[in-house]
Amino acid sequence: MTLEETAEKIQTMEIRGAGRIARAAAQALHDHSQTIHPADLLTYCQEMEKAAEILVATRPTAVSLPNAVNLVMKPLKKESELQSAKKNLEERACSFITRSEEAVNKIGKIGAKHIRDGDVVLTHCNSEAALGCILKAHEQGMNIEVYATEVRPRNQGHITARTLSDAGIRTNFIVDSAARHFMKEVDLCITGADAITVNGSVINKIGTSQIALAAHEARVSFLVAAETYKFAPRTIVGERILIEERTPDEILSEEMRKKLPYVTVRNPTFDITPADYVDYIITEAGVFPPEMAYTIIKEQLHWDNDDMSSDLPYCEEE
Ligand code: RUB
Repeated sequence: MTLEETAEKIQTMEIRGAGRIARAAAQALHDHSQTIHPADLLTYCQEMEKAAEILVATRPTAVSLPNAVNLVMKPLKKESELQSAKKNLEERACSFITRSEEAVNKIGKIGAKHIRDGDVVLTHCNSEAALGCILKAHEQGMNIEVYATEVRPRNQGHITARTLSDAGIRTNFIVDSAARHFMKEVDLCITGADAITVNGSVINKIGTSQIALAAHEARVSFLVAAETYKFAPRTIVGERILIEERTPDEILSEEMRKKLPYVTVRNPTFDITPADYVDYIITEAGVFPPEMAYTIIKEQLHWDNDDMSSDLPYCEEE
């Protein structure tokens, strides 16, 4: 697959979910590096930089995407020779993909410990990290039942319901607005995250914050399963997470909209759940309260103040 094809698939959501997007971007950088034949190091850096920009521009909210690109690209600045620069970049891309897959696995194991035999778990959207916890608990022989939301407008809940059903887990498939109605039957909510800010707020699929609010009201635990690269380093220096707003076509056709001249369709893809409504964040490095987001950024992502400046350029002319 070419870099442009990967970018297109991320943009159209054929590749979706923060972890998958990050791995697809790392793979695309790896493959692009193997495909191009630049004459010198500077040309290589410039071409890779263009590729990085294309990937990062595809979806604005999931911070896993720029974090992955940054991990692969940033050390390029220190390179002095073309062949080793290429080799090192390709190795970093592969190692990110491996570490990402291992992280999702670890989260499943850690998260399963928070699920008890007989629990009813509610999940929203389609998060491989959140589902990993549920599937692991089931694999360990726990008798669990799940409430899975539909996830309007893109119906990611259908994928979740399919995965749960394939695993043989009893699942109740509900419309998003039924979450509060059923909360009294739920023991635990688990979702994923697209980004986690320095104050522990969790950005995830639209509707997550309403579910967290309903869980808070009903005194039901609300857990977030997220790899450490979902934490957003630059929120430390005041950068805000941009909430993607997608085309109104996902909600109402153009034909319908033409008949409703006073109606504007709004389609935010994600929302922000305040740290107050989150009990724990389950990462591959352990379980943390959301208040520890700063520490995770500093210690797990190893971001220091020098890294807080803009990513670009990854290469500089002598
Ligand atoms: C996906 C979504 C998921 C997170 C975490 O949104 O909100 O909950 O990305 O997923 P979209 P994962 O479908 O718009 O990409 O745990 O798989 O990274």
